Amino acid sequence: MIASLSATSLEDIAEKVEAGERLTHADGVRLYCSRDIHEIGRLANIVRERQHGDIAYYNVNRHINYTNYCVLRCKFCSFYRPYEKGDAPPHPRGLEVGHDGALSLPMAGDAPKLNSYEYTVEEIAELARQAAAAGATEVHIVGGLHPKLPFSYYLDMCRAICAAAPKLHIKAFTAIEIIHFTRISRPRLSIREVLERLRDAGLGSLPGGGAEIFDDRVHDEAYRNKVGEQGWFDVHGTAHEIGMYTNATMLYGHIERPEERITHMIKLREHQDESLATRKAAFNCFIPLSFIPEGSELGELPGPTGLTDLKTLAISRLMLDNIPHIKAFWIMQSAKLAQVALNFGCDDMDGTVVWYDITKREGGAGSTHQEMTIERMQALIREAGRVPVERDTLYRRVFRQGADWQVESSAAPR
Ligand code: V47
Repeated sequence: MIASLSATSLEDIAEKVEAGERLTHADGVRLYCSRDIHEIGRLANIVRERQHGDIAYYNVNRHINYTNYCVLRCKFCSFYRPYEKGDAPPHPRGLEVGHDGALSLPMAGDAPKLNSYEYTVEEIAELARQAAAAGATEVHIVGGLHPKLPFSYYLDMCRAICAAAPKLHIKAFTAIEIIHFTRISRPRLSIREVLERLRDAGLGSLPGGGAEIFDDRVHDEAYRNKVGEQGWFDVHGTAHEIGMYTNATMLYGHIERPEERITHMIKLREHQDESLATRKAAFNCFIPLSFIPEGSELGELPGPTGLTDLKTLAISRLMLDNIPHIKAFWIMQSAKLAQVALNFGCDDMDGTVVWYDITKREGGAGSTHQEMTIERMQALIREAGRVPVERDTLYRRVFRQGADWQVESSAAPR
């Protein structure tokens, strides 16, 4: 079936794209089956340029992964460490105390691959302060589902970051973590109450992680104990109801099939229709995450090829006609492919990152220092024929002078 489909023309899909018509599930599957990567890219670029012209957005941020202890055992994940009863106190993450008393992560590329760890609230606040001092506009904070930390830890974390770095936008906690907080809170809180308390403590928006693939078969095979699609959508729907913007992701290139990826995108598209029509906020951005097998229980899988990466990014742009931004996360697609993706439907690149513990391309061992400088990101974007524009988390333009920055004052969040 794939062979016969691959030879068929995409002319009717091209007509729909040119007319701004919504694509169907069958259209999406046909795009995946097609071998005409140039045509898929051309079509995705029509949509991308219609929405954003030549602009490619990027942001100056820091990712902070506060713990790798996790009660889940997702097969695709190489980050989690089990928390055993009577476990020794967590290994320090490797923060170093400088002569001025400031904490920092070791910058050399030879720090060992992380053992189990958890940060204190003070350490996180210090990292946020350093991020702000270096000019970051956002901290992106996620971690494992820690069995012992109380909900107050997460509230204190947000409050401490606000106190240490008031200008930083806190984008934190996947939907899975939010559900975890409802379970550990005493008395037990609803999703809405958890989100409102976090917002009052300083949380600005939710990242898109934890979505994986919205399909029962894939869920049961690869991340059985994780909250499923209903929980994920409940969290994002509630966030949108209270006016909090969020992102959405899809983890592809493991045991899922192309038609399941398209179903995933359509479920997000339907949810976005509802949010745009009835809620105060919506998805800002979709981030397809390219599966990195190394070190995970699915480590024998080959992972997605470059063509699957490009197709997935381009098809996301075509299917998700109501989500404004498609982001290439260079940590997962590689910087080289993320650059190419700017001409395959993507209008956004995340980010300066600095440290990222969840995945590492080309060798899980060694340091998790993974940093992109502003200059390199701008150069990659310019070489791709696009115009680099720095944005904040809510896609307002950032005007920068060194580490000092301001957002475009008139712009409403998109
Ligand atoms: O939820 C875990 C995924 C996610 C692997 O919202 C893996 O702006 C690939 O969600 N290979 C976390 N992916 C990252 C994430 C994200 C990243 C950048 C920007 C935003 C945003 C969100 O990473 C997890 C999981 O789906 N993941 N293990 C792996 N081996």
